[in-house]
Amino acid sequence: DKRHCVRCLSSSADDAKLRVKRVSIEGNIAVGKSTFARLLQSACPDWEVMTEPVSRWQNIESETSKDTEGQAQTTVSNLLQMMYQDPQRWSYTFQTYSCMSRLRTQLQPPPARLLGSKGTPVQVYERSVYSDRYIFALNMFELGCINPTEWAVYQDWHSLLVEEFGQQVELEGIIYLRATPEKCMERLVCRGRPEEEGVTLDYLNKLHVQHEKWLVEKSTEVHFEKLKLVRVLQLDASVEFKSDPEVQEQFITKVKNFFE
Ligand code: DGT
Repeated sequence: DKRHCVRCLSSSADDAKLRVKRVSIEGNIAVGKSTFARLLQSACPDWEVMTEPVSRWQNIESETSKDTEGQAQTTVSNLLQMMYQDPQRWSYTFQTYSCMSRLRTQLQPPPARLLGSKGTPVQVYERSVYSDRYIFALNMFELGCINPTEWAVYQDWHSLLVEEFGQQVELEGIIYLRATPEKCMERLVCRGRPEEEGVTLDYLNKLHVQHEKWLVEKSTEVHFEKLKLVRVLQLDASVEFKSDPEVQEQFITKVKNFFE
């Protein structure tokens, strides 16, 4: 049966996976998660820091037809762009794909170098299956871009997966890079990712509120019970940490103290 299958799929490296401390970096669009992730990787070489698969969402290859000789014709789609251009049509599809890539990342067994090291191995992710649901999918539902039926379907399979994978997707802690939506907007404009041209301050404000409800107020409305117990380290990412070695050092010290 299906319950059995999901367990089998995940059983191969179970022991190693269960020993891992899983940490996710959360924060608004363009707050600096990738910069922070790179910083963390170089300061903590014993940890595995895994980046968010944005490029995979921008390049989805699909078979469109066969030519006269029976050769498959393929096309590449940019799902990130499609979602921003027509959110009503593509948000649900986007969330199924982003959640799947996040789940895949969270289920990856730690590399051998981590298992050999002293102490519990640490894996760090940029975002998680939880922000997929409680930040983005929820926001899209509240904006009317995911309809009530799609939202019910999303929540149903999301809960099933989280329950079935259990400890393998549980987080030890969350690093919340917190900044004002205005600061994130500044950084977003500065990096100039073409798909994000239409992103408004209002959209970033809404995502900020979702982060605050989840990670600061720990609102009881919708979130998984267990998730409320996960410890959250807040870092003030409004400061220009990208170019300031002193702030970088403070951040790293805080993270190390938090997870030791
Ligand atoms: P960073 O390193 O803090 O600057 O982070 P970004 O902005 O490079 O990475 P991130 O995760 O905020 O997202 C990359 C783009 O994908 C951004 O335009 C927001 C969008 N995005 C990410 N995850 C989701 C999602 O689950 N749903 C929707 N609708 N959009 C998402």
